[in-house]
Amino acid sequence: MAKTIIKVDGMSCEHCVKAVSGAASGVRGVAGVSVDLKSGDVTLEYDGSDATLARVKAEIEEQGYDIVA
Ligand SMILES: [Cu+2]
Repeated sequence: MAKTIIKVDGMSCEHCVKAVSGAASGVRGVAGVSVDLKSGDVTLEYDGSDATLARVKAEIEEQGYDIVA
């Protein structure tokens, strides 16, 4: 299992946290998501595949947030 932190811009409230964590955790291969609203850090535990990571980023962007890193 790989662990990485994605920086997400545009989250401002608990609703955003739910939207982002819901989008990320719905991707196959994702085992765990935790979102830090203040820092914008989304900590992701996943299967280690680049495709999974790319899918997660795409899903988060689809919710209207920007991936900073
Ligand atoms: Cu919000």
